[in-house]
Amino acid sequence: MQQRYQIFGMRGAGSLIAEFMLTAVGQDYDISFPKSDEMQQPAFRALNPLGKIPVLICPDGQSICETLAITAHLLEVFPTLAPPVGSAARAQHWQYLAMLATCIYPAYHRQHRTEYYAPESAYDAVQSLAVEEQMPAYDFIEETLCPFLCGETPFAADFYLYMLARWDLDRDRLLATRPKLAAFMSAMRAHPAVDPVIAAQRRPAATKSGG
Ligand SMILES: N[C@@H](CCC(=O)N[C@@H](CS)C(=O)NCC(=O)O)C(=O)O
Repeated sequence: MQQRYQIFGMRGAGSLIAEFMLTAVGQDYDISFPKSDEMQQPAFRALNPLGKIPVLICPDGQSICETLAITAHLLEVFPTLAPPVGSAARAQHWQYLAMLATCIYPAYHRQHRTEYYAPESAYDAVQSLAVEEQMPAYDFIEETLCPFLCGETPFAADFYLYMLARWDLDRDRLLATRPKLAAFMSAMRAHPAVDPVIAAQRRPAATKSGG
């Protein structure tokens, strides 16, 4: 029997990108939610030495960790998830993915898991510096959204941006001065691949149908 994709994830967290992408291309997958102590065990560390989700297990058994690598793999396997190879939009798409993965994502980790980065006395400073780091990237995104990152069609980077902006600790403030980002968030929430994934976040881990 053909194996399905399997995701190791956490509800509402970085595993959403794999869920959105697989759902968008109609691929069934299984998802499980390892507890934080399980993520430190050798069996999980063999999949991701950093002990973090997400991890994607492909139908041929290959395992991939890191959201950027998972996203790159899936858009290679399912080319409709990115602009055509060789197009100007393709280069833009990589630019946004890189900015999201290397600036906006880690800055959210510093806000949500500040205990990894500083003693409690410095939490406020670490968090406000992380927000400050994100603002130029969000301003740049606001300037270029039309209405999605690469124009009329949402691609992998749009799912990634939507996942990250959901984590904002003050989403009202983030969106108040960024009307295009606010409209983008509403449009992505209504995307047929997003709604079922968000609805499933509260249900017990199970097999999910992307179709
Ligand atoms: N650079 C990694 C970051 C992964 C990451 O920070 N995952 C978070 C969830 S969104 C996690 O596993 N948190 C648990 C922890 O940090 O202990 C990626 O892009 O996959």
